[in-house]
Amino acid sequence: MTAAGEAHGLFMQLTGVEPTGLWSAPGRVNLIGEHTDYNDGFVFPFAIDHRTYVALGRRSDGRIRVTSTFDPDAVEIGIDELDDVFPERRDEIAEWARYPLGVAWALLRATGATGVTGVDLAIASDVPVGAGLSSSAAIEGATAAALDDVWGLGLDRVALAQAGRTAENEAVGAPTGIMDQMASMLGRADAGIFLDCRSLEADVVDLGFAAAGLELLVMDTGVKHAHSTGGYGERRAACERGAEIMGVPALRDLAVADLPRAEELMDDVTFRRVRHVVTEDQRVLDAVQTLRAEGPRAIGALLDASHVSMRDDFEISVPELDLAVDTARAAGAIGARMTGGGFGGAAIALVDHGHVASVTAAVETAFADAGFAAPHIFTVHPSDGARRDG
Ligand code: GAF
Repeated sequence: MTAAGEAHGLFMQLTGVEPTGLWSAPGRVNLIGEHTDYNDGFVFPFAIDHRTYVALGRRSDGRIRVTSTFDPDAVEIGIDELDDVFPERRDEIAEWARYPLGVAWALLRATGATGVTGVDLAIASDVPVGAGLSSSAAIEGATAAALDDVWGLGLDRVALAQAGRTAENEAVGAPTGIMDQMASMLGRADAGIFLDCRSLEADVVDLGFAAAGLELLVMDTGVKHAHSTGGYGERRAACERGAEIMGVPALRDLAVADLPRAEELMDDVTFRRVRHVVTEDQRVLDAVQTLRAEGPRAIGALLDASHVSMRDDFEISVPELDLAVDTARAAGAIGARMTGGGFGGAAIALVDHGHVASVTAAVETAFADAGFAAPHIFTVHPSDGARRDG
């Protein structure tokens, strides 16, 4: 059954009546620009053709109930209790439910809306979880779009993305940036979203993969990661330390030419974290310019350089990601890199349509030879952002 059908079926099972409507939002792949978003920098993701669906119906009371394919147990809470639970007592809510309930809380906090109608929500998704494809932003985006419509909040897409980020940061406790939510809200078929994470200005840039005979391969290593624990927060802290030492509001305010001075002023680890972010911002700008001037075949070297920087300077890769990237490159990919926050998840490779099967086979063989669990390899296509489906 499709995820849309599952969400509808789950809603019928929960309530016995038809939902008011069906909304969805996609996961994303980040083409380039990693760990630059919370440094006020540049990113270039695209929304993918894997989506999360929310079937929603109004209730006659002031309660909100969520159910999903992630967990057999529904979670229910009074809308006026959301403020008591988030953020301090969030641990009392099942982890998956913090995403949709956190969005409801963030939307009401942002708008000051009161007296909104109670709702039932049923959620199903075909975005792989833990693969670095932003399954969480897809839940947030679909929930935000649904609640905005039904509660008549009239928010624009940037405000909906911001509510998703608030949910992620405060209701879930993952100190992430805004990239994933913006990609999920603003995505467009065949296009990438070139986003300035300081101004939140977004340019929709044609990717032209199909016209160039290219496919974007996702190589999900199966190594699970979570951004609410450990390494992600440490990297973020190192970036803030680096900006402070350099006396700038954010690493976005440094240029590649500032790196020699940074190297003199800070310890080696902090410097390498800073060097990744500063050079990655430049690679995003270069990738967008190159794509526009020369087409997608010309961005391969930038993808490769991005991976090396994440592996050696930011140190967020794992052996499985490195093997996927190196093997895809050796088997003929135009460029390859890990995507997302790192410490597991997926790598991407830009591949000629005719090489998809051979690159896939090469990576599968390399994983088997290394004794790694079999990777999950599939193509994704740039797709539309959050929308109402029915
Ligand atoms: C995760 C986060 F959610 C994003 O905000 C971003 O920082 C990314 O890791 C790294 O580029 O997906």
